[in-house]
Amino acid sequence: PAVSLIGVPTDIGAGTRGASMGPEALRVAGIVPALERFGIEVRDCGNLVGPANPQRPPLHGFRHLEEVTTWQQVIHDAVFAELQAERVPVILGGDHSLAIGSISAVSRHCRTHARKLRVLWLDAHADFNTAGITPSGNLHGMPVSCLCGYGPAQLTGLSGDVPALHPDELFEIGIRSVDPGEQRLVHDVGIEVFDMRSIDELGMREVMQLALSGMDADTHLHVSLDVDFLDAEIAPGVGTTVRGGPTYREAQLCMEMIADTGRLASLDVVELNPALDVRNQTAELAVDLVESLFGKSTLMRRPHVLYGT
Ligand code: DIR
Ligand code: MN
Ligand code: MN
Ligand code: MN
Repeated sequence: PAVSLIGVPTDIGAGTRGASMGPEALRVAGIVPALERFGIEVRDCGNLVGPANPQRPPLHGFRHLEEVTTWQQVIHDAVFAELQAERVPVILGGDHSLAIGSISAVSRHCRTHARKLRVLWLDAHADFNTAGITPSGNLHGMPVSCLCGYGPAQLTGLSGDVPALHPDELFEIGIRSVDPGEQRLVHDVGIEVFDMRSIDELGMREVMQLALSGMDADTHLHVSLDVDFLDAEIAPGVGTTVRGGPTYREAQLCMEMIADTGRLASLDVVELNPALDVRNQTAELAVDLVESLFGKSTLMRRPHVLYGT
């Protein structure tokens, strides 16, 4: 595939500042040569431009709603253009609110081409808060609810259709921090959540087989990788660490099983916070995992896991 890197240097959706430096840290960690090594043609589109962080308190349940909205329009347009050019957009974040724009673009693209959509949300958090239940007002805790149609019209309607994402197109994996109101909403909407307990009980292999089952030859697979998905011991460079996440090996298996499907068509790498990192190790780990997502493998093995269609 041909990959387009799109930098989204913003932290306006987060409570802790610093994710705005994520795109450059991923470049410094070598994301371009890492992908080129596999013969992938990489175009670095540079960074998008949007409003600065005004560092205001929340208003009516949202912090920085207008600024986040402006960013999402810019992100949507940039991601949609790369998809229409038949390239694989890799969005370098930036806080996770950016997924409202990127997945809205993916949704519009899939509708345009009558393709099925599958989204894997790899995160410690469910990101399903709304203005009425959020404990923080931070929009990086609300992208999934907005994409599913629960949120302000300016964010739910970006794809041209509400909802941009149907709950049955979505699987959340690695979840271990869900706020009280969010827990109820996720349950009521029927989001398929593979939390850490299910990874403990079933193992990463079976969880991924379930999350990847039922895809067609032309399913568009989008992965939204929040770096706080990873155990905090191996990924300190994030604003909201939660202990008890996937180990290095579990994360690698997760990425390799995604690669085996051959369906990965767009990717977000978000919430990397270089201000909190230790000698860029979290950025380097993220690049390592991205290599696996694009097919790095110890052996020239044939995918032995078949994902039923
Ligand atoms: C928390 C933290 N659930 C909130 N969320 C996220 O503020 O809504 N942290 N996404 O990364
Ligand atoms: Mn396409
Ligand atoms: Mn998170
Ligand atoms: Mn997130």
